[in-house]
Amino acid sequence: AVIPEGVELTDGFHLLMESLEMNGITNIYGLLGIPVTEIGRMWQARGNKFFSFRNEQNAGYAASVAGYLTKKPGVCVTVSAPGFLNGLTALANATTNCFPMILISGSSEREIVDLQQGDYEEMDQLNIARPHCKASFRINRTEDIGVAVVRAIRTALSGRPGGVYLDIPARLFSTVMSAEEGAKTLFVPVDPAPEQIPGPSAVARAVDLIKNAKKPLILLGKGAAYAQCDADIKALVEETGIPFTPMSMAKGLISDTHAQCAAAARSMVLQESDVVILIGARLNWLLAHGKGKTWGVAKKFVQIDIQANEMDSNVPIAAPLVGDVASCVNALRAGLKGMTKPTEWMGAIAERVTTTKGKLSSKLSTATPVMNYFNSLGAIRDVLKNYPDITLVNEGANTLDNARMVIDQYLPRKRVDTGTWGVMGIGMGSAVAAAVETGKPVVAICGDSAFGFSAMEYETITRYNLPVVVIIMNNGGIYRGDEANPDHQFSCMLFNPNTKYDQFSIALGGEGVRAETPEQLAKALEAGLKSGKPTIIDAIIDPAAGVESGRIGNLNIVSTIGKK
Ligand code: OXT
Ligand code: ADP
Ligand code: MG
Repeated sequence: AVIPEGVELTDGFHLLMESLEMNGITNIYGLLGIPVTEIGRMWQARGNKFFSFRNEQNAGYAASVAGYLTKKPGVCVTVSAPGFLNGLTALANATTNCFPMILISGSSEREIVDLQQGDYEEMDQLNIARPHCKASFRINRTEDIGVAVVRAIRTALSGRPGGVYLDIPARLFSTVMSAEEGAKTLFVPVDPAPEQIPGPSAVARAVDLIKNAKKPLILLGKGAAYAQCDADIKALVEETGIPFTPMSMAKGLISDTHAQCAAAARSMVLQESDVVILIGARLNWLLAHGKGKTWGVAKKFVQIDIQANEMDSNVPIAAPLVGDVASCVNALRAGLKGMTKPTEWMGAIAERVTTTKGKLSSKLSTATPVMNYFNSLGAIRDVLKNYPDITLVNEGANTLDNARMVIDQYLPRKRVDTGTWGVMGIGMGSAVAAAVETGKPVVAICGDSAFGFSAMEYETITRYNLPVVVIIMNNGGIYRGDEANPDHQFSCMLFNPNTKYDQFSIALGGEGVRAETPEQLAKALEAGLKSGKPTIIDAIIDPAAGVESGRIGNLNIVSTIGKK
């Protein structure tokens, strides 16, 4: 339609920004260029924050972690084709992890893309994104921007949270319409993540099973942490006296030091329990699919999940509780009031926990000429005890598995790691998001391989002067650093042994410290946290200290006939 002269105009850029602002989005993570550059400039000029990354994948990881931490979709903005594809990895990872995120990419002109006439950064982004997220939407008209943003938000947040792709053809950004008419198209969704109350008969079935259990166990997953009903979950645990064990990102949802925490008796409780109550945790590979020797004696599962078809995904679920965690947990609490606590079972677990912790603590204090994973992580743990509200970001193989075991978490949602995919590269993006969204310091403990995937984002950290201490567990390679080099070649598992990550930090405007002993490591960490300045600690780890694939060596495939 022709707009009469003199009418005040708006355009796609402004409608998009106003719609995001109206919906409470203040931070955008992204990387700019044609055709989205103006979004960044104008977003900042309007008093919002734009966190500008060096690679879209890391911006995407940041957005997804912002989504996980805040229960609002994290927003990532990228350019077309290659920028979009870089961001897509993070969108797929967000969807896999059930984190709400919206990836907004500019795209090239439809008529040229669809006829494959070779446009600038030509790609059918809408369809490429579709299988990797919950929904893939394109906005074709300025008057649809408001409804599209709301649809993206509702899709990302409702039911099982996840990623949404929003495709915006370049031309739409500058397409104009009447400002008055445009304003009328924007709105905020009512109740975008509605409660989902479990049915009374489903609750009764679960209550019955739990009351009759001899050795019940509560297993907390990152869906429980995401749900932000920490006090309800703690009350369920304490009122029933049932031991609990957290999946990695649920560590701290109830403190690892709580008397009912069975993490240090993990294999025992998985094997010996008779009724397992899964709260926001899937029976996927991380839980050996609910079967096999990990799970020992026959058992029955109660499963709390918002996604109905998660039930029976791997093994039969005796008591499915489909609903949101808060509603299900509170329904269980009501039904289980006055239940007899499994004191004897809890006592046996507590005994095992004490023994295991004792064994571990002697390993943590060993003095060796070079640091290994235990004495180094032991030193880190002792410092972090005094900083319960830092967010711990953790990636690597040995670095990941050992840090998860050694470092206690005290508060909910204070641990971000490689998640469901076990993906390397979440480090620096997650650190940025955690620092930005919580306003508190972050400690990232990364394997030297893992760090490399997002290393350049350390410049993003120094640029925004974020209080992030990165500890690089430098063993010189993937898993180990002592592999022999084959003839005429550098081993495919090793890195340059002269790499000095502390110097890398200094070069990018941060503080850098080399630590060769646990004492030096502890001192540097303490100083980094006190100063609040971006810091890299190059922690020199015995190249022979790690094991292949960390604690998941059982998943590693080796040749059955050996070298030929
Ligand atoms: O009960 P038992 O006896 O079993 O003991 C358990 C607990 O009871 C006990 N525990 C405790 N003891 C004492 N005190 C306390 N407080 C305590 N708490 C617990 O500890 C043990 C272990 O407990 P845990 O961990 O809970 O139990 P378990 O049985 O291990 O749990 C099973 C799992 C599966 C849940 C758990 O292991 C888990 O969460 N694992 C996640 C593993 C994972 O995701 N790994 C990452 C992927 S590995 C590989 O793929 C890598 N790549 C390839 C690659 C990837 N990933 N991504 C991309 C984009 N490209 C390539 C690469 C390149 S890793 C990697 C780099 C590696 O090199 P780095 O240099 O980065 O790192 P380094 O290895 O350090 O060199
Ligand atoms: P972990 O890796 O920690 O075991 P998973 O990512 O496998 O956790 O599982 C998280 C589960 O939590 C998913 O199945 C997801 O559907 C579920 N979930 C996420 N948010 C909620 C919620 N608010 N209420 C109920 N279930 C939820
Ligand atoms: Mg390494």
